[in-house]
Amino acid sequence: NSLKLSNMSPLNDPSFMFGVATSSFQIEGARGSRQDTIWDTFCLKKGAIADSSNGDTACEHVKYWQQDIQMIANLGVDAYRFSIAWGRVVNQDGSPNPEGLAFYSRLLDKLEALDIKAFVTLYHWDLPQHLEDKGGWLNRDTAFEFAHYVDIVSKEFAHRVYSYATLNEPWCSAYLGYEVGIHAPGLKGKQRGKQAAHNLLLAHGLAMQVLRKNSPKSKNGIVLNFSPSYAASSNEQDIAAAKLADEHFNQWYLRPILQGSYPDIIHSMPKEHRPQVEAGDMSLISQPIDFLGVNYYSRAIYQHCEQDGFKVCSPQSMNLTDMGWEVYPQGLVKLLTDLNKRYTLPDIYITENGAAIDDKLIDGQVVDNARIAYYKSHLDAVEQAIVAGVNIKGYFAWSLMDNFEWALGYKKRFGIIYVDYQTQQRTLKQSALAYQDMLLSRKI
Ligand code: PNW
Repeated sequence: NSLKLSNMSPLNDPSFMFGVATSSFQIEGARGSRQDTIWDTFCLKKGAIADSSNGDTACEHVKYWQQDIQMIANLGVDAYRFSIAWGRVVNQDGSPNPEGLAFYSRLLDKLEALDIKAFVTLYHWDLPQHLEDKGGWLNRDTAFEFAHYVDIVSKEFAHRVYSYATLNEPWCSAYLGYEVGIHAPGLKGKQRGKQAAHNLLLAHGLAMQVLRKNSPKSKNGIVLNFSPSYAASSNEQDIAAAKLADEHFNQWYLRPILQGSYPDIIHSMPKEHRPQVEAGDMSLISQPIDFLGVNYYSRAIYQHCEQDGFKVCSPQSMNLTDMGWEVYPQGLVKLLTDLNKRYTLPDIYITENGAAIDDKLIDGQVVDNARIAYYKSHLDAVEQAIVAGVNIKGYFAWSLMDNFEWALGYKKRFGIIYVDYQTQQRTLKQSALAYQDMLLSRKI
């Protein structure tokens, strides 16, 4: 049950970065000292959150941040990926909020003092509610509001941040939030999904311009989630279904950014489902990025279906995480090598990877062998992709600690550190100890 790398592993390269990741809404709590967000509102909706919980207190990271950062340092990581809460650093009238900025400034100071690189995500889904009241991501103006917020942050922090990611997983925001409605703000509709996606991509492009100006030496880019598509059978129709799903979910975000155009399927989509695109949008969206963050958890299997052309099938293996997601490390190798064939890729970071397990704290220990096995097999997959020629520069475990898992509340635990929400006590799981062991032995 060790995560130790072999002597030959390319992950021993001292320039390869290991880290842990979190996001603001999922850990911070302290709702009173920020603007309300779409997730605060969504949590009030009956049935929206599996355990009827919310993010009001979460891991109380705003209170316990010093010990949390110390814990991160003790793990021996090179980098910490976290997100800034838009509504903590900007007021409703658009003015900066000095207390909010000061919180992240102290965090950045402490990271610097401990020699940990800061990977900041500027938007991890916590849109201020007052912007949703004006249409949220369905309204183009939100993209300009985002650029204004990014201007405030990047002027304030500039190069104290090693890397800025504009957005985390715009597919989740657009598709889960505005198309099928299982995430905030809980809206439905095919055109809505594609319009939200377009405005998010526009927000990314505008923010890239701001970052280039205010913080040109940071590594600036975006984080996307990918589920490589597999066909349920070798039947031609299923193969076509998998390809179609891949264009909708994966290429829909990457191709505009790297090549300035939507996948060809846009031309065969009913007109009323297509996003409104204005002149100049695609060139804004396709400005060069310094890195692409890849979040990977599992693959998706598709089958032909008359209505939409494809439908998701249940996993083929019995090896599932607590999310019901298939453990499928080969999918990460296929994903990365396929992308590398298809595009000229910038530096790649695996910005999230991990497993939910129904952990139990017994006698002060959490024996999460399945999580260690998950990490082991996925680190092997990263090695294989590097050997196959993909330029991967780092790897972040999702997550540093158990936290608010969105529509599934606190029941799903992704942390390598266990959180007892009654006492806010943190306990290193066996997986954290294995990660620490690997990181320390790698430094010798
Ligand atoms: C990501 N899906 O979300 C997020 O970036 C994290 O905040 C989250 O905690 C983590 O993965 C685990 O879920 C996803 O339905 C949510 O395919 C849903 C999906 C993918 C990623």
